[in-house]
This record gives sequence, structure tokens and C-alpha cells, in this order.
Amino acid sequence: MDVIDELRTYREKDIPYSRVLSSMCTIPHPVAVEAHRMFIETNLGDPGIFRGTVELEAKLMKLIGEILHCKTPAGYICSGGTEANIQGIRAARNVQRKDNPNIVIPKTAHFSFEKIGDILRVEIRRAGVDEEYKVDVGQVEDLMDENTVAIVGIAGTTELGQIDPIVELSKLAEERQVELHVDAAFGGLVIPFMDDPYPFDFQNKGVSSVTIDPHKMGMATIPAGGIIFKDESYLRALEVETPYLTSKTQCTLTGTRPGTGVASAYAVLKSLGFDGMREVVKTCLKNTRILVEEMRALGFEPVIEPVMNVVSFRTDEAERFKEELYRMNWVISTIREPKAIRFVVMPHVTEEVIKNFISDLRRVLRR
Ligand code: 0PR
Repeated sequence: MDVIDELRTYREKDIPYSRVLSSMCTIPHPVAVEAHRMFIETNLGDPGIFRGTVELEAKLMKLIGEILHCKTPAGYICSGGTEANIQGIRAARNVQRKDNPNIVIPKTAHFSFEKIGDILRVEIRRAGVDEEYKVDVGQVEDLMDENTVAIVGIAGTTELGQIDPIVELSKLAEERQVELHVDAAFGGLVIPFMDDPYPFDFQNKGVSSVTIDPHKMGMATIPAGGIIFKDESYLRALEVETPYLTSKTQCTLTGTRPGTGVASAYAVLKSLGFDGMREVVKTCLKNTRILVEEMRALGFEPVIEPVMNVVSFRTDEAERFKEELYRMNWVISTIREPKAIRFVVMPHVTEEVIKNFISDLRRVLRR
């Protein structure tokens, strides 16, 4: 058997996206695939060699800066939201210079913050949420002290797609002179393309950094996460010297770093344009409504009325549903609090996929 045939046998065991209702990743846009191929051997870890790719990344940063209302964006494309969050908090820690640093995050934050506490030796304090699962700003304030270096807000929580009150968090960050990191890994490429978007970004003066991942709703190829700071000074706080490279310093977490994410993210944003992105988001939101209607007809209620294309439905039998559906080759997920089954209505989750899923869910319910 030739090695490609061998690879194929393994790849065929993977579940196709048309059966995956729990992923924040999706089938990359065709233009992203083409861009990825063109940049497949690029390494932004040695920028003096790949100077065209470096230029393209700078252009992409400007474009993302435009989306996030930032005139002086400074950042880069990284391995994903986890690395972006690490770098956001690392920069905050380094610019604030406090002896026993702590950060205050919402209870609903992504598990990447667990890793951050461990790697950065920053104490993680968790604030509770209100009845709509938005962080309670009063609790954030109560948890802050003289060693707090940053507070965190989420624009599109992993489990419910909720948006924290970033406007209030920003005022608090300004008042207390700490950094505000916004985790918009998912929502960063959804909210700006919605009607009447919530101001979650650098429009708020207190926002220091934003995580925004093209490999989620940006339909770029994996890996393509994004960390954007409000200005260069935060990148400088991450710098190390690189004695034998074409550059003198490096502020990224990884050394060798693919240019494919830069090219694929740029290709999608540029070829679809903001209008094209609005269409993609509109379709995902429409399909989310269809899913909610179908689920309501089966007796399921969403935990919150969906804000974006993430929706969870309360049920005490979440684990059973997840397992039985997985046996039927459907992938859904469950959340921590309350007991619920969770869906992410990505571009690959079409109306037809939803209809197929609902008909199989009916079979599970009849058992
Ligand atoms: N911040 C938020 C708000 C996230 O939702 C995620 C990932 C991250 C940060 C971390 O991003 P990376 O995974 O890119 O480092 N949220 C999804 C999750 O953990 C990621 C995911 C993607 C999960 C595809 C499953 C999957 O099939 O649920």
C-alpha cells in the first residue's frame, strides 16, 4: 500500500464536519486553502527571509485593526486563542510589574486561563455571572486589589456565546489603571458583522488587548489565532533578543511560526470583504434560529436566548444525548453549568445538516 493510501485510511476515520455541531472550527474557505498552499513553506520566525509574508501580516493587522476600531494595532497571527490569551496576559503582567500578580476573569472563561495561571505564575480569581451569564462587574471589582494586573471580559463565551459587559469593565480598568484583555476568540469575527454590534473592542479606551481567531469564524486554515494590542508598547513588553536570526528581537511565544494563517485569513477577509462576512454571519444566525425553533418543538429551551451562533439547551440528560448521538456519528457537546447540550452553528452547519440532525434526535427521544 502506498503511503498516501495509508494516510487516506486514517483520514477516512475522521468525522466529517457535516456531522459536527460542537466545533468552533469549520471547513476552510476555498480561497483560504489556495492561500495556505501558496505559503506552505513560510516561517515568520525568521522574518528577514520571508519579508513578503511579514509585509502581508502587517497589512492583515491593519485590516483587523479596522474591524476592532484600533488605529495603532500591534499584534500577530499565532497558533490559536490559547496562545493569544497567554500573550495578552503575559504582556499585561510585564507592563504592570507587580510582585504577586493576579488577574480577575469571569467564571465562564475558556479553560486556556487554567494554563495561563500555571505557566505565568499569575493568580487567577474568578468572578461570578448574573442570570444572563454575563460577568458580574461588582464581583470583579471586589476581587481586585493592588496586585491585580488585568481583568478579562469575554465577547462570545465558549459555552453560551454570551458577551460580557465590556463597556463597564473598560471603565473599571481605566479607573483602577489595570489592563483589560478581551477574549473575542470566537466573537471577534461575528459581532462586528452583526446588525447593531455591541461595542466589545478598542472603542473602549480601557481595552488593552483582544484575542480574535481567524481559524474560527474567519474560515482560515488551522492554525490561525490572533492577538492584537492597542499599541506597540505591549509587544515590546514581550520581546526577547534573537542573536543569530535575521531579526534582533522576537515577541511571539513560538519561534518557528507558519505564514499560512496570515495568508489564509487575509485571503478570506479580502475576497469576501466586510459585506461578504456580514452574509456569512447572517446565514449562521438564521440557521441558529432554525435550530432553536426545531429544538423548541421537541421541548428543549435554550439556556439564554442566543446572542450569536452558539446555543445551549437545558436538559438533565445532556450526557446521555451526547453519547447516543455520538454513536450515530453526530458530535454535540455539553456544558458545565447548567446541565445542557451545546451547539455551534458554524458555516458548515447548514439548514440541511440541522434537519438531518433533528430527525436523528427524534429517534433518540423515542427510545
Ligand atoms: N477563547 C475562547 C472564548 C474559546 O472559545 C476558545 C476555544 C479559546 C479561547 C481557545 O482557542 P484555541 O482552541 O484556538 O486555542 N474554543 C473551542 C473550545 O475549546 C475550541 C474548539 C474548536 C473546540 C474546535 C472544539 C473544536 O472541535 O470549545
